[in-house]
Amino acid sequence: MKEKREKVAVIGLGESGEAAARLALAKGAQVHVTDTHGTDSDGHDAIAARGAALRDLGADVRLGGHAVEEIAGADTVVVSPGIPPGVPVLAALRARGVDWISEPEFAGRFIESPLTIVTGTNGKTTTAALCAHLLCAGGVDAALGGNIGGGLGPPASALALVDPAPERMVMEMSSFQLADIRDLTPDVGVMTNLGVDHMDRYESVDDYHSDKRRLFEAGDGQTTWVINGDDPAVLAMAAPFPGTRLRFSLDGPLVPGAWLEEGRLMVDLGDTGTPCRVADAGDVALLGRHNLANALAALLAAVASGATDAFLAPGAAAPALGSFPPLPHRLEPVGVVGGVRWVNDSKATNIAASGSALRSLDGPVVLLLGGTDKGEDFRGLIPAMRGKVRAVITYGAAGERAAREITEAAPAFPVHRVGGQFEEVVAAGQELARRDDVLLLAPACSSFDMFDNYLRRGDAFRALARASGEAPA
Ligand code: UMA
Repeated sequence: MKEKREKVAVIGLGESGEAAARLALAKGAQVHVTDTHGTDSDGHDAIAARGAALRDLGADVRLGGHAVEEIAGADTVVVSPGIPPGVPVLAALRARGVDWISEPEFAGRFIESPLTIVTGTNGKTTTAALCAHLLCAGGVDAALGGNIGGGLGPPASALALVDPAPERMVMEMSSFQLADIRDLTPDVGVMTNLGVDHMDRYESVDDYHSDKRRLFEAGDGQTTWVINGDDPAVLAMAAPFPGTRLRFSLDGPLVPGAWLEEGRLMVDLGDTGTPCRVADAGDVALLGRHNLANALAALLAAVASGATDAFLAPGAAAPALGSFPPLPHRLEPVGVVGGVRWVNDSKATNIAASGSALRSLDGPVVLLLGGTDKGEDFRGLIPAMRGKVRAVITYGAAGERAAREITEAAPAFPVHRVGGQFEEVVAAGQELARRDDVLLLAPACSSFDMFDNYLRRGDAFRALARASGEAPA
């Protein structure tokens, strides 16, 4: 911090706002933290509790609204990722010519370890977590955090306080966080894929992709890019930027890169002239072909991030890939009820992710589809549902539109619109499923109509499975 105490204003008091405020306080700043919620009576107890804790540490905390003048007077304004750019407080700051940064950008000002930044529409959490797991298995002291959340890793600002600093930080970043970076520079940057998401926040897919492009804009000639060689949108986005490129593919050799070939995971960095079979697909302890793409991306990222020689021998990656378990809420088997396997993919909050989940499972599947409407076209799921889905239950705020769109496009499709509580929705799914079917929660929507977040939704599904299941999955 500067000699005069820097004033830092933090907007939003979720996990990232709290972490940014704690980091700023630890670095000696004068801190103002503010959230529209968290007053005594509004039921946002977690925000109120964070506010109280930060007040005890010396922060000036304003809950229940924002004092724009106070924020505008700060040297640095840090904005939580869940706050859309059009909200009144940001409009007011913009009108005053006040700039702001995202929480990982703020964290980056205090991080000296080289950064591996992982983004993409889907698979970024699995890829980031697996990359950190591989690094640790390969002898690199790596810490994991960023957007990942859900108890799997801390926000970036908490990573910045890890002492001693790890050799490497693996940071998952969302488009919301990338939008407002300035100087954060990836040593290794990973783009898993580019699809459609967050159409409730962005006006167009191009706008969403512009924020994803910030990753490439943030790199320099020293950056190593790990990019999806099967995704033309990723290849086109990465093309103009300097740096070294490693590509991964499920469709065959790409040198330098990693690929799947007849059930084998192959790596060739282009330096030996000989591809190496580092593991077999069966060694990866995750469900689904898309997770093989994530495994290839994580392998390349780990190799580029310091585990340089650990995995480049025949079979060398097999033990570490095999010891990485399915993550909660991502194709997570949670129980068997009446012979029906329940799979929790609550993190599938867009059409592409739900489609991946469907393609990953052997049918028949009863699909639970719905939640808060993010504006995507549900007809996009029909190809993945064909021949796989016994029935679709649509529910929640998006349930009516989802049922209408699917039924209009595919009238013979078994779509059931179910109202009421989540328990009733799940019970209706179980009712329609037969022995050996999968009951899949891959809702293609966010959860806010019924839950605080996708974690609570997945937890509720898991708890229902445990309450009625006869055996662990
Ligand atoms: N708020 C205001 N003023 C406003 C509007 C909102 O004060 O005008 C307040 C809200 O009341 C809320 C806060 O701002 O308290 C916003 O918090 P947040 O939504 O940013 O939540 P955090 O707890 O800080 O969590 C965020 C990420 N959430 C989102 O981006 C929506 C978490 O990603 C992340 O784990 C965490 O920071 C730490 O980095 C979750 C996520 O769902 C996992 N991410 C999306 C995704 O992966 O698709 C992007």
